Amino acid sequence: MINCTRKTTCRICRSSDLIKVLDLGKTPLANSFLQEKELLKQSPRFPLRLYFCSVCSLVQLCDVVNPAVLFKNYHYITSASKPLAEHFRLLGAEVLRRFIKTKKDLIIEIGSNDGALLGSIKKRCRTIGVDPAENIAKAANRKGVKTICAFFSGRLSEKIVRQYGHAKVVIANNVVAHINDLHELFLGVKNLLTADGVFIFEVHWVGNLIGSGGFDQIYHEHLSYFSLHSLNHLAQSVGLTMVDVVLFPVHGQSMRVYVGKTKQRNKSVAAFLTMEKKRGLNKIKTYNTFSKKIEDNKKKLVRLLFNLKKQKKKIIGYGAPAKGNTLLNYFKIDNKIIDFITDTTPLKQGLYTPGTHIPIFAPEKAREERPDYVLLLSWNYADTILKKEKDLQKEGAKFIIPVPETRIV
Ligand code: DWN
Repeated sequence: MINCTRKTTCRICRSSDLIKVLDLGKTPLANSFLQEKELLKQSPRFPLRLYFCSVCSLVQLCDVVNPAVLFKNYHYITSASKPLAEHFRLLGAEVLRRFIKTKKDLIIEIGSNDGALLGSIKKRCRTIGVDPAENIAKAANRKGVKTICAFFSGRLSEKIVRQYGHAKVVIANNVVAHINDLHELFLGVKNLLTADGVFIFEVHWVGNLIGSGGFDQIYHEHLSYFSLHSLNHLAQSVGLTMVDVVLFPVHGQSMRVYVGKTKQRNKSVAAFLTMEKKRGLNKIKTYNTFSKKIEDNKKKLVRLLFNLKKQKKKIIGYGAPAKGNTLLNYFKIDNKIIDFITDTTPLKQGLYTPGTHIPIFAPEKAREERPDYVLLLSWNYADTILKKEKDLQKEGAKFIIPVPETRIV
């Protein structure tokens, strides 16, 4: 099986005018957590290099890892992060309120994961999930959320329309960035939608990646790092209209984008496009300062951790997010510095981080071991976690928040 191919043209506009803006070196796959027996063999590593398209401004990876390697057996479960599950429950409620008229109306979610969103609305309309992860699709079906275990494609779009009809709403949260053939995705969604249907999707916003120095969101699953400008280019290329956009403080900052066959656009779209222009997101120079910010933060965090280790301090990690593995591997922070990591995802407990071999335990372990410092790898949930772990702090543990800038709270 070919595990990694190289694209030489932009995945939205097909221009070959791509400029490299960041090179994180050969890196293990961010969600390829290891069992103990796998520690002896080297994790496969693939180039992790970010490019900017001079024509449509899409920031993207050109080294494309085989999706079957990335997603067929997946460790990420939406419901393991309560704030995220709540965020998607609220989206489900909004969709019902604004777009669903009868129980016969169909909602399709691409990348439906464990059915966290569809499960919250399936009594009020017809729902179908699509997800390639065999382990997770099985669990969603067991929960009564009808899930087709497959990668979304034009052919699957045709099959779904033949079998279930057209959808009033198609949803795809934290999925569009993972898909290599964006034209097939958008054309397949267009085929699924009724004439008044809407495609609602959430993607991490490249303005936050650049603004916050949150480089750890860069890993092989995330092929694209979108601006609204680049998404608008894509929608127009398949005859769809960018209808609305809202920014949420999720995964740093994510855009929720509404796309449809209608011609009406909310004024939010023009305002957002103007803001992006003002931020220089369509200019290569904006991205060149990005790597400097990362190197400065790397020096600050590594120096802090090495000094704490020299003082024999006990340091653990909190949360084993995919992004955490980009940071740990690029900053070369391994099991000699971090004693263990805790995570609420049962699938990850008992496993080890790829490349750095740090063991992962359930959250209780943190309370048993009474650490001096806690490196918050799931920094995007800092508010929730700091509230939840007040006792740990009362016992003297200090939290290190590594992104956007290393700081101790
Ligand atoms: O696109 C993707 C993003 C959106 O989600 C996927 N490629 C994979 C995944 O990335 P991630 O793993 O960086 O996502 P999260 O949601 O930032 O991961 C948080 C991790 O932290 C989870 O493993 C759960 C864990 N966690 C925890 O241990 N205690 C989370 C919370 C809120 C907690 O209190």
